[in-house]
Formats: sequence, C-alpha cells, structure tokens
Amino acid sequence: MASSNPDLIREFTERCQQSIREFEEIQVRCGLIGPSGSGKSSLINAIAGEKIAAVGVVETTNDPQEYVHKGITFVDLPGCGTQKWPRDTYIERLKLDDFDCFLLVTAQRFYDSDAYLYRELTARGKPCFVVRNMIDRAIEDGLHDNGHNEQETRRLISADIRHQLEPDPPSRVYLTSARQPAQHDLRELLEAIAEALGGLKRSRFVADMAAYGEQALSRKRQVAGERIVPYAGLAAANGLNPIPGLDIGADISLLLKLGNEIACIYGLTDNQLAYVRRLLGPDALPGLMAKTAQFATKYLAREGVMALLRRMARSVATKEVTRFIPFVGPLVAAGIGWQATFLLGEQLVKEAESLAEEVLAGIVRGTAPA
Ligand SMILES: Nc1nc2c(ncn2[C@@H]2O[C@H](COP(=O)(O)OP(=O)(O)OP(=O)(O)O)[C@@H](O)[C@H]2O)c(=O)[nH]1
Ligand SMILES: [Mg+2]
Repeated sequence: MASSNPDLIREFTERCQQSIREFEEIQVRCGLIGPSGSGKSSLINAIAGEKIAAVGVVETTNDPQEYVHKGITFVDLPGCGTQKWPRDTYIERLKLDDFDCFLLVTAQRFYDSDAYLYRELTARGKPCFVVRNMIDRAIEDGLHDNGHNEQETRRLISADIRHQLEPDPPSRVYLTSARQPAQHDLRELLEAIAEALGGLKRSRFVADMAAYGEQALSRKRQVAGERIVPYAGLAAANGLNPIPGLDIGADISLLLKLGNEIACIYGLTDNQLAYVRRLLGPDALPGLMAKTAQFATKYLAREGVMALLRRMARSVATKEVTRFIPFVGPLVAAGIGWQATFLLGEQLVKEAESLAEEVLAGIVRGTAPA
C-alpha cells in the first residue's frame, strides 16, 4: 500500500542521516582569555554543567588547553605577550580566527595584553564577552568592607572593568559566579553567547550548555523538538523497508540514540548529575536521583524502550492511520514509523524537561546566597 518510490525513500533516509551527522559533528569553539586563578576552569565546568576541567590546581603549562564537551570545545588560552607567545603573532599562531566566541575572564584586573586581545578580536568581528567572575565573593567583601549592598557592588565593579578596557569599553560586563551559577549573570551570558552564534552552532550550543534558568529550558525544548524529526524520519523509512518481518532492532537503536541525545540536552547523564551533586553537596536532591534513575531505565535501556514500543505500537495500530512523511508522501508504514517515534520523542522530551526543572529548582535553592 505504501507509495514507496525507492529513490525518494533513499534520498529521504540520507537526508535524515545527514541531519543527525551534521549535528553530531559541528563544534562551537569558545576561547577563554584571562589571568590564572580567575576561575576560567570553573566557568568552563559551569557552562558545560559537567566537570571537564581541573579546578584549583596551578597550571604550569603555557600552551592552550582544550576541553571538549560534546559540541562545545573550550580552549583555555595561554597568556599573551610572553616569550613563547608574543603579541604580534598570537592571534595567527593560535588560529583565533577559527574561534566562534571568546570569554575575557577576570576576578580582578586584566593585563594590558588581555585588553589588547579584546580590542583586536572585537575589531575582527569576533563575539567577545567580558566576564568578571567570583562576583559572589566580591559582593560579600563589598558588604563586609564598605557596607555596600549587592547593587552598589555590581555598579562599582562594572564601572571598574569598563574603565580597565578604555578606550573601547564593552557595552556589558557579565558578573558571574561559578559557585552560584543560577544567580548573577551567568544565565544572561549563556543567552548572549547563544544569540551571537548562528544556525546549527546556536542549536549545538543551546543543546550542550547547562540550563540555569527558564529561558534556557525553553530554548532547549525547541532544540530537542528539532532533534526528534530526523529520528522519526529514519524510523518511518525503516517502516517502508520492503523486507517482511523487519527487525525491530533498528528502531530500538534509533530510539536509544535519541534518548541519550535528549538526556544530554537536559543534563540528565551521570556525569552531569554528578556535577550538580558536587555543587549542592552529596545529600542534595535525594528524591530526584531515584527519578532520574527511573527515567534512564525507561528511555535509555533496551528493555525499557522495548516495553514502551510495545505499548506505543498497540495504541497507534488501533488507529489505522495513514501517515504523512514529508518528501515521501502519504503511506501506511509497517514498522514503528514516524508517528510512534514522534509521540515517543515528545513524551521523552516532556519527562526530561520536567526532571531538568526539578534539578534547576534544586540549584536555585541550594546555591542561594545566605
Ligand atoms: N567563590 C568563588 N570561587 C570561585 C569561583 N570560580 C572559581 N572559584 C575558585 O577559585 C579557584 C581557582 O579557580 P579555577 O577555576 O581553577 O581558576 P583558573 O582561572 O582556571 O586558574 P588557572 O587554571 O590556574 O589559570 C578555585 O578554588 C575555584 O573553586 C567563583 O565564581 N566564586
Ligand atoms: Mg584552570
């Protein structure tokens, strides 16, 4: 019954596979510039929502350090203007033209060479975000030392940083804390980075950044929804496969892959959850850990997905629907198909998001200033 034009189906399958591959392969390169001890490694971990960089160890190397978190590559750049990395050849030798964005990080003062890089890179049209990290400590100190409230401290520090970057001060200074990632300006910083990136790189960044606010979760919802589409397409194409008694294994592998992708997007992998526990303390979110384990059994393990598919197949089969697949046309598919994958994917996203909301609420509660 299927209007199966083999060429169209093949082309459609390839298009779906290509979409999955492109997303897997694209990399956002983010460079970090700034003095040692300003919290660059801590910020990398906070943005990734996963511990990928060692913190609190004095780095003796003066070579660039790369940290890969799925589609984001963070590069901790060596100091500029040293014997090994003279100013004049710094940008060229470190191939900074290939980067997508830069974070200029300090917890106090910028070196002249940092300011120089900021000017040069901005002039080349590179998105450069100026970050004053450890704002939690500065707010405490401001109150203790001078009786300043948070707003006052923020104002003074922003003005000081802008002053340091004269004559081309940034329009905004992001005041962040890696210890209180859901407070202060880290959320806005991540929003700004996402905005500065275009197309697929933006989606990749949104998928891989940690969510510290509602807006981030809503961006993630959109990306997650888009991720379902090529998987549903492949499942549909599997259903068109003329081989009788098609092995359901292909669909299960697809769904497992999709499940893992969505779990990563929402910060629900073991490593991501370990980061949250380290941030909040080992006893935080006890109920949630049981729920995320349940989620993993249901969506990330073969038996769980089999059970879901059995249930799904029953409810879809009773409807006898004719499914419409873009580019291929209407058909009655024999396999799991477009619609079932789509429904399953949407359910998966919904449950992942609701867990991510609980994690976020825990972070907000657990890191609020005393
Ligand atoms: N209170 C507070 N401490 C922070 C923050 N960010 C980093 N730290 C702490 O500051 C210390 C140095 O942080 P790192 O992230 O290792 O700094 P770094 O810039 O990578 O340092 P190098 O690798 O030596 O260049 C660690 O003890 C961190 O826990 C922050 O936002 N607030
Ligand atoms: Mg470091």
